Amino acid sequence: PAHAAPSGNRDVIVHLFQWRWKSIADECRTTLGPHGFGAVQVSPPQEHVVLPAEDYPWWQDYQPVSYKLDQTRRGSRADFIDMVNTCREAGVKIYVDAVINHMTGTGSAGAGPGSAGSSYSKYDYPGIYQSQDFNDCRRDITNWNDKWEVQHCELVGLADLKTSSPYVQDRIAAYLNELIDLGVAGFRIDAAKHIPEGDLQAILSRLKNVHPAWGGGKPYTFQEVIADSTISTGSYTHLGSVTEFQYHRDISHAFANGNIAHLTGLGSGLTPSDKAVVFVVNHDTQRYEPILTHTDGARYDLAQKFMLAHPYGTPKVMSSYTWSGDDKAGPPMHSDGTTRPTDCSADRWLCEHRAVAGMVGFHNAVAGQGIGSAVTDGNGRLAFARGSAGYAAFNATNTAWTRTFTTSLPDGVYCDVANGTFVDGVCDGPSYQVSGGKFTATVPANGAVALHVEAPG
Ligand code: LAG
Ligand code: CA
Repeated sequence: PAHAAPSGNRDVIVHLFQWRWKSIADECRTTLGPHGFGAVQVSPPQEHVVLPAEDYPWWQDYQPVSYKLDQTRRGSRADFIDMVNTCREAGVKIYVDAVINHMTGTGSAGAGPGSAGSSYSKYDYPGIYQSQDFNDCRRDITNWNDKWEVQHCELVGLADLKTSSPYVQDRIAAYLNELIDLGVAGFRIDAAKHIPEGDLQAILSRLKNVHPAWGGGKPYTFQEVIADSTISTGSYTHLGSVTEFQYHRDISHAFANGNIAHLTGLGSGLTPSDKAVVFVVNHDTQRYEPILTHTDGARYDLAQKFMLAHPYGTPKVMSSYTWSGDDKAGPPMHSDGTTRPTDCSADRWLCEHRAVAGMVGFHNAVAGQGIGSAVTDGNGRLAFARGSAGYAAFNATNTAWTRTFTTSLPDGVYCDVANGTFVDGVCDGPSYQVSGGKFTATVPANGAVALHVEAPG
C-alpha cells in the first residue's frame, strides 16, 4: 500500500536528530532547500515520557505516552505545523519517526505525567490504550531466533501494542493520518520488525494520500528492519522501503579501514536499490556499535560524501550532536529538559550535513546514470563516472592523490562540490577545467573531488 517514492530527484534524507521544530524550519529555508535536500527525518513528535532523574535522555522520545503533538521538548504543535509548511515551501518533505510498536516501559518514571501533561502508567494510557490493547507476552524478548517472540514480546521492556487488534490499528492510523493532514509526507517506522508484517500492512492500508505538493499518493515509508537470520528486509519490502543495515556496516568498515577500491559494487546482493534506505550511521549505531562516526572527522565526512555519489539506495545523511560519557546524554538543553535551538557554531551541535551539502546536488544531477569508468590506485583510492553527468574521486588515504582523470563530462569549467557548494549559480569552492575529456586534480588526503553538469565553476 504505502510505497510512493519521493517525487522528482530530490530524494536525499537528512536526519536532524533531536532538532527543535523551529530550527528545522530555519534550516529548510536557508540550507536544505537551496542545496536540494529532499526530506528531513524529524525526531518523534508525539507526547513522550519525561525523565529528569536521568537528565532527560534523548530516548524519552521512544516511549510514547499519547499521540498529542504539543509540548515535546522540541516545540509546540503550532511550531510543528509551521515547520511542515515552511519546509514544504522550500521544497523539503518532512518524514516523521513513527513509534508505533510500543508505548512506555518501566524506567525512572513509571507513571505520568508525560511531556504534554497526560497521566499514564505502563499498559494504561487514559483515553487511548488500556491493558487489553497490549500483547499478552509481558516480558522482554529473550530468544531473538523466535520470530513470534520478537514480534509479540517486549523490546527493552516497552509495553508492546497488540497491533493485530483493529482498534489498535485504527488508533495508530488516526495518529499517522493526522500528521498527513498537517502535510507530513512520509514515515520512518520505528522497530518495524517487531510488528508482524500483516499488522503493519493493515495499518498502512488505512493511510490517506499526502499533500498534492508531494504528488498526492500514499506516504513514503521506510521501515526500520535490522535484518538477521530470523527476519529479513525482504519480509517488509512489499510494504515500502527498508533500512539497509548491511550497507551501513559495509561502507563504514571500508572507509574506517581505508579499503574503498572495491566499492563500485557497494549494495550488490543487498535489498533492491529502490527499496533500500542507506546510511553511514544512525542515532543508535553511533552510540551502541560505532564503526565510523563524527569522532572520526574527515574520513567520516568522506564516507557520507561517497554515499551521495554512489547510485545504490536512497541516502540518509546523519546530523547529530556530540556527547561525552553516558550514551543516553540528550542534546544541548535548557534546565527544564527542553532542547536548545540549533546553532551550528555553538553548543554541541555538529551539523554534519552542512559538510556534505554540495554533494546533494551531485546526487540529484546524476540520478539515473550508472556507475562506470572506475579508476583505482591501491586499496584506498577510487574514482568513477556517473555517465556523462558527473565524475567523482575519493581518497581514503593520508596522502594527497594527484592524477589526470578521463571523463565524458563535456569540456568546460566545473565547481568541485566535494569541497564547496553550488547555490544560486555561485560556486564557493575550487573549480576544475575539463578539456579534451580530461582533467587533472589533486584529491586531498581523506578527501574527494566531485564535478557535475549542473554546477559550472
Ligand atoms: C528503535 N528502533 O527500533 C530506536 O531506534 C531506538 O533508539 C529505541 O531505543 C528503540 N527502538 C525503542 O523505540 C531507545 C534507546 C533505549 C531506550 C528506548 C526507550 O536506545 O535505550 O530504552 O529508546 O526509551 C530505555 C532504557 C532501557 C529501558 C527502557 C524502558 O535504556 O533500559 O528498559 O527505556 O524503560
Ligand atoms: Ca510488537
